[in-house]
Amino acid sequence: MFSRPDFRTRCVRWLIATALFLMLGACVDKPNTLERVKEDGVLRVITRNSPATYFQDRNGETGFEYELVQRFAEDLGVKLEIETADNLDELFDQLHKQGGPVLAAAGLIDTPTRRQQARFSHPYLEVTPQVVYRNGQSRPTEPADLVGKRIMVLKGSVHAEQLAEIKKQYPALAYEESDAVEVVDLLRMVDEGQIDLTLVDSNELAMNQVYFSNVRVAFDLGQAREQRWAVAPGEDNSLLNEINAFLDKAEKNGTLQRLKDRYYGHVDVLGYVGAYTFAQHLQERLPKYEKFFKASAKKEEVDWRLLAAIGYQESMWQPTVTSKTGVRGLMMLTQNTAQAMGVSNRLDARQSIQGGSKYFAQIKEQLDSDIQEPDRTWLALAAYNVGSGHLDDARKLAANEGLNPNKWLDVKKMLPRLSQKKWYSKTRYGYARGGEPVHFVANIRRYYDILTWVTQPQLEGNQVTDGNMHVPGVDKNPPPNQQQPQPGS
Ligand code: BLG
Repeated sequence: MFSRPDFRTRCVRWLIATALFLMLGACVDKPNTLERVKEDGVLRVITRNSPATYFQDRNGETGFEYELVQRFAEDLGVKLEIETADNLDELFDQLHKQGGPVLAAAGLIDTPTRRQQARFSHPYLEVTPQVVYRNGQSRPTEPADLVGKRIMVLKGSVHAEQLAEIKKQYPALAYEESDAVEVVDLLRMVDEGQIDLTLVDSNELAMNQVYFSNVRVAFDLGQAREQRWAVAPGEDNSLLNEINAFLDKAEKNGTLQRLKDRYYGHVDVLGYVGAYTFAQHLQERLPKYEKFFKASAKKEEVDWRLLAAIGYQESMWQPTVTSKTGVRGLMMLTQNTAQAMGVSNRLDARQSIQGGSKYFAQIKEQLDSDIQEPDRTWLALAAYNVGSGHLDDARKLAANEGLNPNKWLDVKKMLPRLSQKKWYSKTRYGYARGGEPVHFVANIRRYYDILTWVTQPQLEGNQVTDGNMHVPGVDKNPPPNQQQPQPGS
């Protein structure tokens, strides 16, 4: 028989039980930030709505930050929920809010002031602040030259902080901080001469240079800086550690580099002169032909910007060019192709665009049905340039090498072989200048990417073309069998 424990023993037991309960409770009740995100199944991220961060295009949400953070959410196995702040002050306010977004991904730089407001991740992008001016005006080369100029920068930006520093040394410096504009507005204002100077980060300029032909770099203002994600200051380290591991991995496996190339690589590929030239042609040439591209796009169910990109690659949107080999017109049709497409005058821009578009659509249609997008588009482009027979030869070479003949990445490795006797002597259609279609496709993809930027609804007001910057209906939600390739995919 058990005797009933005395009062003291009972008290001690009760105290131990309570303490255990409280300790367990503390563990159960207070999951860390990472656990909370996983439990909720949602990663709430705050960003800014701008071309360098997050915006909507015809395929939905996109942007450098968006794509990177989307991959992070995928890694965590949770849904991504994006919120946008109108300005940087609001962004940090939101990050501090209890129950608000847990992460800010908005091209942020960790200045000493900001380090009091948030904790920053490992860096993922290096950018240099640049003073930009209008071509034809005198070029400032140092901070002293900023005095007496009409300058505008984003309110609350690092650039505003930099100007405040310079003002200490040059009190006559005047500048306006605005929260009613975005970087593209500032660049446009410089381009059009409404202001003399602005400060932007090198990545944003690289991305936008292709549509502001008058904008030039005056000088780099200070050292390169690193962009980082930010989490609220009071939070534990769980989420930050996970973010850092993710960013390190993205750096190692090339994800970051691919994103950088897609978003900021235009100038690298075109060169600065190429980028200004492209911007000029966008303003001066494309508006004359845009309606023809759109009409043919609708008829052939192809994205008009892809057709326009072909036209730029072929002739830089010039209707009367002729190549050494007698190929002619805006879409560079051979005599045979023109005849087959019912084009009577290759130098007539409308006919050339119609014929070229029809030919491209036909080639694409005739490709093997098991070739999926976006490879289908890239392979059709190669055939437009080199001919379907030679493309088939390259696909066979790919298959013989154990590569995938339905993948552009594999076929493009084989195409240059068509100009080497060792290889072409064994093919059905023989010699071809196989390197040409590889460059052809790469360039068109680049122009297509750029044209996609330019026609974002969110850049409206930025009158690069005829002002009709809306995405045409045919591009908006193509039925699944007409899915357009994503630029850069
Ligand atoms: C293409 C034709 C294809 C043709 C190939 O040549 O022209 N495409 C068009 O006409 C749209 O039809 O294929 S084939 O019919 O199966 O033989 C091969 O002959 C045009 C290419 C040629 C290229 N540009 C469109 O991309 C061109 O002009 N190359 C010469 C440049 S230069 O003279 O050396 O400067």
